[in-house]
Amino acid sequence: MALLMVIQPVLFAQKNIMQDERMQWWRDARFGMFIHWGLYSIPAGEWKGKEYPQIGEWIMKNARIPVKEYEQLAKQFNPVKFNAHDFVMTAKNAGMKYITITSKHHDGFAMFKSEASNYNIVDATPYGKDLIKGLAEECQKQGLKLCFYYSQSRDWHEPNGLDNDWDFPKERDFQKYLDVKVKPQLTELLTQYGPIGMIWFDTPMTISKEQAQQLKDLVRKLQPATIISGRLGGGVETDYMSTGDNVIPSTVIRNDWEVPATLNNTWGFKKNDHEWKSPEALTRLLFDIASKGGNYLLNVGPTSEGLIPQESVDILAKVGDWMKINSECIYGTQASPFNMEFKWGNITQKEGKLYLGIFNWPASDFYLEGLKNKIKKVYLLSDKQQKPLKFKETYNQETDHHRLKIDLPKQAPDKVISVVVVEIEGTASVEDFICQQADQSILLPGISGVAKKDGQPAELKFTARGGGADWRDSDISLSWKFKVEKPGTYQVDLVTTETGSHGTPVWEGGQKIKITCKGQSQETTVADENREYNPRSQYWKLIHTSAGKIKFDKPGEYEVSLIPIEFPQNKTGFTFKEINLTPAK
Ligand code: H79
Repeated sequence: MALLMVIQPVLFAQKNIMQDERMQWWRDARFGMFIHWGLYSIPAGEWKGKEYPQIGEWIMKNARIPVKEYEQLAKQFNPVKFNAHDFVMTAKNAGMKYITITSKHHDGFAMFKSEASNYNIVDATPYGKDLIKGLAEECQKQGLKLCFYYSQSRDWHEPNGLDNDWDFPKERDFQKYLDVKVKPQLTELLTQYGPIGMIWFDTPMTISKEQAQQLKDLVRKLQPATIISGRLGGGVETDYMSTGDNVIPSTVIRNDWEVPATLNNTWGFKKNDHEWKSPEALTRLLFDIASKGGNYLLNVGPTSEGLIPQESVDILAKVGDWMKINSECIYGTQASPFNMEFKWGNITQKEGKLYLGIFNWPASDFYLEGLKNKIKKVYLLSDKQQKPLKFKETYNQETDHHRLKIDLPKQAPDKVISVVVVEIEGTASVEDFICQQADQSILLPGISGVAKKDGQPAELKFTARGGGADWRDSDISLSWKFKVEKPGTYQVDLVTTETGSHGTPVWEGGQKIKITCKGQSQETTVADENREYNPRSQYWKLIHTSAGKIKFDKPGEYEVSLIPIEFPQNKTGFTFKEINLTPAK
């Protein structure tokens, strides 16, 4: 027993060191390029004269194309304009540190030379070259990590792969598919292309725990340093958490995580999708993701000729322009010490430094509320001279509240994100309480509330979908404690979010709730009064309901509770996200 007690912590420490070593480059990188490329770039969203509105790489399934027909695309695949150097340079110029390319997507076609299946780029196309090889060499040369997306469960080309129910409606031997295709191909990928940063497994469908473990063991055996993505399945532990596609959490997550995201509305190239996100929006999302401790894996979908669409190249170049000046606040940083979003932007940090990324430049003075550290120096990241900005720290003993005021230039130095560096003494430390912000607003995020049922602690699950709750039990209530500095009457804005599958959002109101605070009680029926696009969860809009007013008669500590009165029977539940308190006009 005594021996065990001694050995165990050592083993644990070793495991941790291994994990930290494996993850180090990825944590430092923060920004990577996803490449979705395969035969689907030929139909590019259209099959037999019909356009399919969904994501391009899904056309085989969405159009129910028989294997024998889809296979014919290979004979046309000839991306002669592909240039590995330019691909890697596009990523590098944007500030991206790794590239994750689809080695085999759900359609089953391998973009590399494979002995395990001749349905691959060398054996089945007129192009006849292993372009993954060229890419691997260029990544080595230009110093980026190469990673492979590999669809381990879905394979619409194989009778034993999952999810092709139009050619293969009968029973399948999934284990056989794993043994004859997946494992041999993973072995090829992990032995023939040098060191591989990560295997990006996707769609953790019905793979069993044992089967997922077999794949994990194989990756670990062949390349122990290779990271395993969050979507392996089977409940097997992987190296980090993957959020939903294009879904950015609404608060900090203190473990490793990554969001895969699109530049328009598809992953694989679609000729008619020109709904590009702006470089400004993407740069802000990159900063916001880093602020929450995550990585951004941003996608391009090359054409069947072998080119990354020019729009994508141009957009990424603009993100890169900002990165060239500001990358210090992205690479190797950690999440914000605050568990909340700010209206002005967000925060990343390194030891001894906070980076305030300001998206909305303040019209008057700038205040940061609730930071306890002593400040050494403040300056603009874009200023090579690091000319000090004036600042003032104050502490209000009565409310035990710290405030930092910074004198900023009148004009924002950068219209995308202006970064203010705050050098602090020691490790960042912030007040536990929710603080009133300088514009006097008070944000009460659902995820920071305390849930109770019959006076006992309870749990509310806040889903990845726009940060909304999956709240169905009307006996659960939620409350927040916070500090008020400016007494007065405040407007209550109750925010819920849409949910449902991509492209078909759903939302149901009608919940009767009350909001209470120090003897005040205000009843509201949740209704759709105003919809707001949410860049952090593009599939689901935020929905605002005004929920009356609350009065705070003097400065100090308050507690607000959100208490259900009656929930209607519905599919979506109460998708509560947050409450915003603002001074009543
Ligand atoms: O590789 C990309 C996607 O192809 C893959 N993950 C990212 C990184 C992915 N696999 N499954 N899903 C995403 C979920 C897809 C759901 C949908 Fe559909 C596909 C919604 C629209 C097309 C299935 C077909 C449901 C509706 C139509």
